[in-house]
Amino acid sequence: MKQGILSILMVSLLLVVVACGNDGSTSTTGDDGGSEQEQYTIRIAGGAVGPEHSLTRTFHFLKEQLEENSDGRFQVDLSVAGELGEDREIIEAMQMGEVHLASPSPAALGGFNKGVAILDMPFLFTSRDIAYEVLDGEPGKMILEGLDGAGLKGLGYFENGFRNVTNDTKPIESIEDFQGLSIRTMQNQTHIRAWELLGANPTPMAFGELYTALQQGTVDGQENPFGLIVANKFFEVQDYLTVTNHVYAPNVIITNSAFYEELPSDLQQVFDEAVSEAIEHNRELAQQEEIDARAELEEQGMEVYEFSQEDLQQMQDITLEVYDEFKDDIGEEVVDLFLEASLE
Ligand code: TK8
Repeated sequence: MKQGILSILMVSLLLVVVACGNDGSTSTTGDDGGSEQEQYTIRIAGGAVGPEHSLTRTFHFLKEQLEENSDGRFQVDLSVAGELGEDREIIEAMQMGEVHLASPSPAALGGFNKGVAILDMPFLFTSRDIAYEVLDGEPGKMILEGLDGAGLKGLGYFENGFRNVTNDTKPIESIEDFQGLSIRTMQNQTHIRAWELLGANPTPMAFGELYTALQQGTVDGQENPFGLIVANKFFEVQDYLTVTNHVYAPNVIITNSAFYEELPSDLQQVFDEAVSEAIEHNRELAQQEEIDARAELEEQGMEVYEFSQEDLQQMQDITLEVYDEFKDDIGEEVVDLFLEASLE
């Protein structure tokens, strides 16, 4: 008799453990009727950007929103500053259901949806307002939907910012000064080609390896927004900064489709609202960060050069070729839609 009761208890315990699986939930009744007591663990991977960067601060804000607005039914486990590895590793962990929220650079998502490459093409967005309008509009939504096939759900865009060039070899005051410089790029074919066209030696490399590569002189320079140059302390190993704003870099906010679909609808609403609030908050942080970070880089002793309008136009004209060369790869419809929308 006693043995019988024990085995029934063992079996029901086993069922509980199995049901918990990788969806982050901690109790079993799946339907909305009994869901108010359910708790869901959301594992957020904040990427390899520094702890003070606007993206990291945004994820702390998002954690608070999710936990507070769900009355504790969402429990957020936030890992930042590269604790869960690089963008690509984070995406793979998400596909396996081990990570539930992240915002990698488009470069890392190119392998999952070819259209994503349009997002950080050279001089696509010449102002934030245009970037926000296009990314929050049909073109941006189309790219997010394109991630469905990879078990990922695109939620929106955070801001990395406008990319600028640093190096430790010489002042870059005009296009000619790019000649022969080895510039680290993201692992992104369009960026590699753009720097080749500008006469530099592009060296694709994971972000986490960049500081050491700059320190050891493996590469002469790199290009990132002011905020990242400060947050990841590149000013310690780079002397010259040239303001080009040659790419507006968004970060793509993603979740695991299965995790999201299994959330009760009221928690899906809390989740969506928290992400929308975080996008607004992030843009405020990123805009202020750009101003503060540029001042910080001058205070840290970097020599700052501004490209003239002529040089910027020349840089834009030279890199325009990348649009033709990658049109078929990215998708003609995608390229045309984004170019039309960004010129309106
Ligand atoms: C951070 C990177 C970074 C990007 C780069 O993980 O690689 O230069 O700008 O934001 O995604």
